[in-house]
Amino acid sequence: MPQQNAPAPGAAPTAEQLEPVKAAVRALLHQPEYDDGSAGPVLVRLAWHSAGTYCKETNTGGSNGAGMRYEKEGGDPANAGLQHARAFLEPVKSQFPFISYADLWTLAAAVAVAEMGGPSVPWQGGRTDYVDDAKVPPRGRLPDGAQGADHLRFIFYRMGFNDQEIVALSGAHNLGRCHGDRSGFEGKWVNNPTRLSNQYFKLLLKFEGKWRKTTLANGLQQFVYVDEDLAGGEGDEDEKEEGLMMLPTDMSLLSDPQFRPWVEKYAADQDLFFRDFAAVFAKLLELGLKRDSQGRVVNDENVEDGYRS
Ligand code: ZEM
Repeated sequence: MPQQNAPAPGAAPTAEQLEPVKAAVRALLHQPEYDDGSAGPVLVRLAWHSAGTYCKETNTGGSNGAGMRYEKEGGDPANAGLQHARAFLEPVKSQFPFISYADLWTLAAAVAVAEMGGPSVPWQGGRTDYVDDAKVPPRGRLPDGAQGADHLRFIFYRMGFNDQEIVALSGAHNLGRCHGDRSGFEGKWVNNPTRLSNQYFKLLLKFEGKWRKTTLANGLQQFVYVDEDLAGGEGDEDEKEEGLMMLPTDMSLLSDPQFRPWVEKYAADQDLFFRDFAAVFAKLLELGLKRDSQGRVVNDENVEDGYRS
């Protein structure tokens, strides 16, 4: 049955057409049986990993094409666990076939950020699910949490981000958690991981000197803070057992002299963090998209005397 309210072929969905899609995403965020009760954090990570493969030198990678549906990109160990995010969105895709996966994944993250109390992230549609084999990113383009500031610069400068933007983006670790069976790291960064705030930056600073380096059974190292008073005292068993964590890359934001001032600014001013996060997350979701004067995404497949054989 043709969709009543679908965009014309090749056209990006209009704001009106997107409203029911956004409502459907909002309706699936609450997942009492999953993690901390929300699909929001893993949806944000899905959008980030779909876009964060971008390389500005070679103009490869990026959210367009939704290549993570396929083994070559989806099977990158860095993407372990994101099948849950894709599965959450599958009913929305079935209900609104007109929206491309690439648009749906990025839109869902913007919706999730807003619903979790964060800023409104500017989002533009028009991505297609056409996978250009020449643009499929090699594995290993996403950051490795076991490393430090040099690695963050190597990875994020490749996408075209600067030091301030790296710190603002890292504030997404206010959301969600690490899973031993996905990344191998364990735990959450903040106590309320389904609400976006600047708590991640505050905690980095608040427990500076108290973050304790631990080696997990799998050999990975991370930093943990366990409140000794709480751990020994009365209270909710679950809360006091778990403690909070930071990845080595998170800790490098404190020790690096260019990153640190931004940690301090964002810890002191949530509005500033929200403004900068909205801008830089929107930039991330646009990486690699070429738009014409009307904002339509121009794909190589649309180029008449194309680059493809
Ligand atoms: Zn993350 N991230 N990330 N990140 N991330 C994890 C989880 C989440 C790094 C990283 O190694 C990890 C950004 C940047 C960086 C989110 C959003 C964003 C996990 C845990 C790791 C190991 C995965 C697991 O086990 O499930 C590193 C090194 C980064 C470099 C700075 C950026 C940028 C993000 C968005 C803007 C989110 C929301 C999560 C939580 C996912 C979940 O399932 O709860």
